[in-house]
Amino acid sequence: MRFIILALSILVSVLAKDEPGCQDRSSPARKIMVEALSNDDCEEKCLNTLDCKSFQFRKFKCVLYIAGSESKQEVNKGVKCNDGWIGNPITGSCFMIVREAMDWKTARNKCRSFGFGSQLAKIRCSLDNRFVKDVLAKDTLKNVGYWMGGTDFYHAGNWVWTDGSPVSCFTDWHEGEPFGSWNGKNEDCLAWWRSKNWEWNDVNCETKIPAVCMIPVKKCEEGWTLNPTSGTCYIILSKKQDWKTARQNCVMLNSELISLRTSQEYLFVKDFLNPSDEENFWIGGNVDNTGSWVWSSNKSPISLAAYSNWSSGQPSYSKNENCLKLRRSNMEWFGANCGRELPAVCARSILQKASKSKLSLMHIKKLWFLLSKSKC
Ligand SMILES: [Ca+2]
Ligand SMILES: [Ca+2]
Repeated sequence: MRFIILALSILVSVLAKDEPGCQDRSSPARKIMVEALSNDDCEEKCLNTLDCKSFQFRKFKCVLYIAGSESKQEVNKGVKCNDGWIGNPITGSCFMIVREAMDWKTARNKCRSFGFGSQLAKIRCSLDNRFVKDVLAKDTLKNVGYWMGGTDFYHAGNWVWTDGSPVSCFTDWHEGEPFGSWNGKNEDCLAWWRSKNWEWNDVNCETKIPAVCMIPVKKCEEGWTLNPTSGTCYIILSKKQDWKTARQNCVMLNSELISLRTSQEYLFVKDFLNPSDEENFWIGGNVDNTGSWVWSSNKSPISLAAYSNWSSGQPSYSKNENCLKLRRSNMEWFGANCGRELPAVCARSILQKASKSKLSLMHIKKLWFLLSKSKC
């Protein structure tokens, strides 16, 4: 029996993965070699590969050059925690150690009492787990363990967080844990345990130990849709308006017309727009006063971006086609007359707050669709 539990726990630790939207996606630039039948085939493979920057086709070999993806450290560099809380700079989660010894339920209620969405720590990522373990390892008070928010009190073996969501993808059980009981007492509550290398242990819920509270990373506000990889929130302005007005309305919502700089963004936006009945959308590129196409959010030249998807013959540099239009059905780009009235897509970082402007919100068509389902 012990052997089976051990084998299972090893299997679980091998399978343990961060939940979607939780990982540090940063990675160095690299090359990938794949088979391709033609130059077009190779190009297609690049387009469908995350962060593919360029490609080279030679004798049925297709080399994809993958850009180093942006580190979450960059994405979340603005993370700020309330006083007394410590922030994980990589994930943006905020934590507080409550050093008072409490049973699990008291710890749960204590964490909730801090407001701002505070809860007994809900650990969905290896990055948050490692961050807390590093903090606990430095704690000189020699506490035997610290509570986090998991329990199987309601249904033995069915571990849930205090908000009822399952302890699913990511786990860090110590070898042989969860054991279920110790000294004749049930073990239904989850803690980081000193004598187990700060790995996870199920403990009797009446045990009095300190706790770790957490304020998780913010979600996009209502009506906005999150791209969990980039930490970007998207919304459609369905009211048709000229490019400049569309851009102003995005800015009023503390956002920008979208820029599509990576194939990952391209794939996400493609799915995001898929249920729409509109065919053309304004996106955030235009011709600046030197005659170059630039992304309007930071004025960087479109030609320098890792990804572009001009339709053939575009941009035509013909007069009056100075604003960037996205065709939904094939996701191709066109220069279009800036005075045309089209719906638009805005985006902002998850860390930026939406403006309180009610006027623009009236123009917003809520576009709901299922985010990528949780996969481990
Ligand atoms: Ca149990
Ligand atoms: Ca145990």
